[in-house]
Amino acid sequence: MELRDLEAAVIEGNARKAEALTREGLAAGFPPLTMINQALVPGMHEVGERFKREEYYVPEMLLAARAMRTALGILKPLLAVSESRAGERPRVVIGTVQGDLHDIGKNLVAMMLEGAGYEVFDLGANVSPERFVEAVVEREAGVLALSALLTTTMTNMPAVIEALRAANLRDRVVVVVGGAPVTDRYARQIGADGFASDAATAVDILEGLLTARVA
Ligand code: B12
Repeated sequence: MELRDLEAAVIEGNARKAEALTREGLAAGFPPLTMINQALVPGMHEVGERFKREEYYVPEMLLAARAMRTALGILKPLLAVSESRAGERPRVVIGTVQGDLHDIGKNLVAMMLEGAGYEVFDLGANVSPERFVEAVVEREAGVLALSALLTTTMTNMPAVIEALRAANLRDRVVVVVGGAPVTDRYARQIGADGFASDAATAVDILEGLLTARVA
């Protein structure tokens, strides 16, 4: 098995092939993160490029997403490790903002945070500001992570931050944002605490923010 075969399976939207190659990759000793970062994520990136060039349409994107989810489903249990560190860490509420159905990147961030020992509550996609605030209260979360993949939905992020503020929770919660169209500049502009362009950096950024908060 080669990483580029797995990447191709995602691009072709072939879930069965993606599943078989993921298992083969594990058997061959590829670390789960290597398969994610060097095959699955680049595969989805290529799908986006093809969509932009109008070689792919929504059905192809959906098939690719299914292939990616199948592979991630196999890898996820292998990523969740350092349970011993849970408990010392704030709980995280994560979701994709209202109007937006993209959840693959958000799922990856959730997986990486779990792997780093955070307890993560995933609200899914298309989440309203009210639902985010409710979950923060219910779970006594110290971190709120928002994802958006569309330029038309990332503008729903400030409404979530505003709802936190209205509930008098803004000072108690670290807000991190991300997703392909989101930038560091945008994050600062809407009053978020942090931004990361990928799931691994998300973990680092959060560690940094939480350490700064304690200090
Ligand atoms: C798969 C896909 C779909 C699937 C989604 C399936 C699913 N369950 O997620 C489906 C087919 C449903 C879909 C639908 C649409 N899509 Co679409 N889609 C994509 C595609 C190809 C891949 C997205 C993806 O999964 N990437 C892989 C993951 C791993 O990357 P990621 O999401 O960026 O996440 C990483 C980082 O951004 C970051 N991150 C993400 N979230 C967070 C959160 C936090 C807190 C942090 C710190 C970091 C972080 O870490 C992640 C891991 O490294 C992108 C192309 C692209 N290049 O992004 C288009 C894309 C996002 N889609 C696009 C469009 C236009 C649409 C539709 C409007 C199409 C249509 N005409 O109907 C609809 C909108 C539906 C809706 N209301 O949401 C455009 C958006 C253009 C724009 N500028 O707004 C894109 C960019 C394609 C393109 N090149 O034009 N899509």
